[in-house]
Amino acid sequence: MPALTEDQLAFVEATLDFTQEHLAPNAVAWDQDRHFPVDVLRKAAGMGLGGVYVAEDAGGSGLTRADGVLIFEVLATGCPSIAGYLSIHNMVAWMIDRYGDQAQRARWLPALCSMEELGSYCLTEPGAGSDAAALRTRAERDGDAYVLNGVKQFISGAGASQTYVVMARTGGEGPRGVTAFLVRRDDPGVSFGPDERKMGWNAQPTRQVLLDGVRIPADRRLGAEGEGFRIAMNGLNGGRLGIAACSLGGGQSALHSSQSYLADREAFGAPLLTAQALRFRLADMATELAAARALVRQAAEALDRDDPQAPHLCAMAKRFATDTGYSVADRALQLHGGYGYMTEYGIEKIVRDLRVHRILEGSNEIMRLIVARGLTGA
Ligand code: FAD
Ligand code: 2MC
Repeated sequence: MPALTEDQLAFVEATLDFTQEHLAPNAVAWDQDRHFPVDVLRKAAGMGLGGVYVAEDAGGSGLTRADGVLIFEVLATGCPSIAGYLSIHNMVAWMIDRYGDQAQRARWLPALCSMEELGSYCLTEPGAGSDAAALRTRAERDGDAYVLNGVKQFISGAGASQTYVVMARTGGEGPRGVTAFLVRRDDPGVSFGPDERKMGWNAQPTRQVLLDGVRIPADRRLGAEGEGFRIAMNGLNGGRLGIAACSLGGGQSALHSSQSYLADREAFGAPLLTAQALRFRLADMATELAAARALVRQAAEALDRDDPQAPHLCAMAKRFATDTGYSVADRALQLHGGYGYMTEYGIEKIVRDLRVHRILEGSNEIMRLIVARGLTGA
């Protein structure tokens, strides 16, 4: 793997300082209290993390995907849930930067980059999850406006976010009938379901977004009619790398905790770290994380150079890194014995947070489907 550049080393170090000061010490309490720390997100934005991939003229940091996976891995060593939300926010900002016209970029991006406004991504519906092209939310053209009706399910950041990229149907069935729109929290007709109770990712809200006759001006359309599914999928290519990187970070921090725990914990007259079975387990965990990290970086570089294979590599990387991160965290919990099961040590939280990475941004079965289609062409 190529060595990091000087710039990369500098922002990795700055992100690590931020993570250790603001995320790691608070992560367990945020999870317990189901607290979404918007003030801390704004601090992260002060370091350029609100618009990682957004061009500098619109207030962003103008970094690459290869840079981004380094950043999200480090953030997730402190809190996978907050790192995961930041990755979604950055997916939204990137979509507006990439597919918005100049007026939209100027209007929407500065507040997203500073995180004065938060962003959410609305594709999933109660009846359309993995089969996203079956979505039924409709957007009807009415003069100079569109009127949106439908329900979006499991939306990260919903209620707290001001800006929602909503995929809705303007045409016939299937992916080509889908268009992307920019919806605001305070648009009349927008409301939210209750904050879902969930296994992990408790430091951020997950709610339904209900759209009931939401009338928005036509200049809120992102891209052309019928282009929304492609926009949504291209957003997800980068998003999947972000989630993969968050799994690496969670796994890496669980591995570190296990090393120190086994060094301190004595049993049978010696530190547990002297037991070869346990040392071999640590070695396997480290090896698997390194392999996953290499694949994530390879996919990020492919996406940066617009390689036609990038969507397949992103799917491979997301599948492999999220399964690996979860499996490493689960083994770390076992290595901590009963203490691993206790909230105070933070390991069980990592396991709970990483579990959902195998489901969202395209389940790992869908990642296999994408990889298999790339292999067989069907
Ligand atoms: P289903 O599609 O009903 O799938 C059920 C099971 O069947 C899964 O195991 C799936 O892998 C499997 N399956 C489905 N089709 C196939 C197939 N063809 N072959 C093999 N297996 C298959 N969505 C958003 O749009 N925005 C968000 O911000 C967002 N945040 C989320 C946050 C959380 C905490 C969660 C849990 C979900 C979030 N989601 C979000 C939704 C997430 O993307 C979906 O849950 C996911 O895509 C799966 O869809 P589903 O839940 O409807 O499962
Ligand atoms: N990158 C670029 N383009 C893509 C793409 C990708 N990853 N995946 C599909 N496309 C294009 C594809 O090339 C095709 O383009 P065209 O019409 O020009 O031929 C179009 O999109 C339709 O694709 P398919 O014909 O493959 O459509 P199909 O319905 O058979 O399958 C599937 C699409 C299953 C790949 C897609 O529905 C999918 O990714 N499902 C998972 C949904 C998902 O990831 N949801 C995540 C929600 S967000 C979330 O969870 C968060 C936490 C934020």
